[in-house]
Amino acid sequence: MNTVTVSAIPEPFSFALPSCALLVIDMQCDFILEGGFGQSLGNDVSLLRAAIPPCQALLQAARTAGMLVMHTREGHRPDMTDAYQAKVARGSPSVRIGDMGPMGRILIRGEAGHDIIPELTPIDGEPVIDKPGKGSFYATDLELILRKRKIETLIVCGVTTEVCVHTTVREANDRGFRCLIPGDCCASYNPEFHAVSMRMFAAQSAIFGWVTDSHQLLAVLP
Ligand code: TIU
Repeated sequence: MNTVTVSAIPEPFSFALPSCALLVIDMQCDFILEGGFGQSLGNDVSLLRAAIPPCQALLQAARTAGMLVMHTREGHRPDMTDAYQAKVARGSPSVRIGDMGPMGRILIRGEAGHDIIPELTPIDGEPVIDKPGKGSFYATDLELILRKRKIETLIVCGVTTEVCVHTTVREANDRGFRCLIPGDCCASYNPEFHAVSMRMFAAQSAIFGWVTDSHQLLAVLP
């Protein structure tokens, strides 16, 4: 009961809705809009916008289906006590983590750039995980929340595909969660990396997870 099967690569993927959560990774102004962290690293941030409409549709469908929905945000404390120098030292010396930009201090919690984009704003009851790293399990209470809700399957989407989405899926995989990745709900500053990431997820009998798209998911969610 409550089990659905979705078309996926490398094979159809079945999951029970009560034990499935949607995890939306780092759909933040800092990565998607101009003047944030993504641009400070030299990226064309407009490439990430393609993931917004599919994420909106999937988010709405997950809410309607009564699934647990969670969001993550990458960022650091204002005093940057949780920001390793090895991370801060990346990118242009004039715009680094903690420096002032048009959306406030770059990648700092509480600043406008750290917010999730308005199109995907969390609603009451949807946990938001603030993480200092790329992986959503590192130095967070994500696993605790998932275990308490008896979640076994994660639908993982967001940005960027080969960085925070991939790292999170790998972490989840090692913790025994099955991951389903809707490719059109993920995006990268590098389309080639996005494409290869999808192949890496599903290779070797879904070694990290199963790949689908939002249309396939919308067709099976109640
Ligand atoms: N730079 C890049 O592609 N990504 C990040 O720094 N963080 C996330 O992926 N969220």
